[in-house]
Amino acid sequence: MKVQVGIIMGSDSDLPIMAETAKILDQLEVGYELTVISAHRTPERAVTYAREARRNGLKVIIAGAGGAAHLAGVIAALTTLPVIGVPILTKSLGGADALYSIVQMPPGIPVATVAINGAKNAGILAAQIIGCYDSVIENNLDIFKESMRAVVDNKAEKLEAKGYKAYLKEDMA
Ligand code: RP5
Repeated sequence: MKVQVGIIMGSDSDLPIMAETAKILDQLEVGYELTVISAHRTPERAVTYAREARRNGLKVIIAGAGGAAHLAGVIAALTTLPVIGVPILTKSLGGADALYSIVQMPPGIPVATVAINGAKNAGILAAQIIGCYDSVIENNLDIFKESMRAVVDNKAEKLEAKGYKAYLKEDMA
């Protein structure tokens, strides 16, 4: 599978969340690479990564970071590839610090920001970008969305049939 998505994160402590991106990309059969790069602790590596990303065949970069989360913005400043930012929930400010750091980009340097800990959606969004020109990924996304629809329809049917009390007891225990 050719590597089209770069998943980067500020620290290995972000990995439990960012693994969700990798998981959904595995499911959608999108090739990716995954590593730790810090805008603050390894700034030169961040610059090199962003500058070489397009040459290395990447189409989308997903950057997760917590706290003063500058990684996605720094990468976006250095490439014209689409960058998706994932604010990571940290204890001190509940992830609001990371969210604001990632979402409040100046005009000219966009970062598509997902929810706090929204790593799965970051992967889906990256696949949707690639699905604009890759029909295999487009088809995999259709299958994924159809299976989500089927799961929800099934739950709705059950809830309507048995009522909320039985549903709570039997299906949500
Ligand atoms: C950020 O600081 C990282 O993205 C991480 O979310 C947070 C804490 O990093 P560690 O101290 O756990 O390495 O740069």
